[in-house]
Amino acid sequence: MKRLLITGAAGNLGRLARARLGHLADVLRLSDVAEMAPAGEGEEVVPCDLGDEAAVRDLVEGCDGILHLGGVSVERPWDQIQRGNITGVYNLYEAARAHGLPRILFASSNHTIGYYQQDEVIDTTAPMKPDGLYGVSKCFGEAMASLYHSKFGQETALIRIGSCFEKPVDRRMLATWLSPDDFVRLVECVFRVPRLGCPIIWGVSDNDIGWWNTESAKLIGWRPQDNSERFRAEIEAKPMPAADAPESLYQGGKFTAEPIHRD
Ligand code: NAI
Ligand code: 15L
Repeated sequence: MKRLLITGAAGNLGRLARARLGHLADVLRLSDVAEMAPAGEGEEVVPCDLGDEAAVRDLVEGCDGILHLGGVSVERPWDQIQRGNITGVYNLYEAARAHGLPRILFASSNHTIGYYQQDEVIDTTAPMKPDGLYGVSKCFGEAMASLYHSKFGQETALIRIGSCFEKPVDRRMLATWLSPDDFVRLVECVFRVPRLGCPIIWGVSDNDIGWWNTESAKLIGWRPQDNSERFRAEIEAKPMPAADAPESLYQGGKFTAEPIHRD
């Protein structure tokens, strides 16, 4: 690729992508509303609010791929979610349509299905069961990707990320952990596979325990290699949540216990 746009470049995964995925394109165009480190060699830093349609249209121009990590990433009041994740996603897809349909990786979330219980195993055809407004916004993003694929042929990888952090920090994350190395390999596969379409793929490592049928990862040639099991002893040394606590019952964990935040 000549130019890969990374939205949410100031965030956790955006900084990881910036540090480790420069080889995917001649130029990384890095964007966020929050402050970013100045551009280095082979980088462009373009501040942009995803809620600003004209700015997003300019942002996407000249890009061959988009790693869409930007937006609200936890449960928040509706106006914040609406700007970043609803209007922002509409703006992104309209900009992509205006500028030649660059391939998109959409960072979806396990919170699209957070109300499934931890004793259930589901695949990507299971009906959505979002666990909050944030989860609903990711369902919207997946629906937009599907619409633009059917109508215009826009390709998107819908990656339902579990928990992508340096290491799992609680019992639930033994099932939901996506290692940073597996994340990097996953993004490489999305942008290298000749034909993508619009698949849903669980963004989760090769953990011993899990609730998601990860077959669809094969569609892009991605084989996760890490396993949360090596952190089990460390996690089990901590106090365990009660068996009837949200983090023990639901795949979305504590998000199911969040209120609808009004301010
Ligand atoms: P993060 O919160 O660290 O980064 C998101 C970035 O988006 C922030 O830098 C923020 O300033 C930016 N942003 C928010 N509203 C914006 C707006 N209106 N315009 C432009 N930029 C805006 O989140 P993280 O952990 O890096 O996650 C990246 C993406 O992956 C998010 O979309 C998140 O929902 C998704 N995800 C992450 C998971 C994880 O375990 N880290 C799990 C599931 C999904
Ligand atoms: C997410 O969608 C969030 O963006 C991330 O911060 C974690 O909370 C993750 O899900 C999770 O479920 O662990």
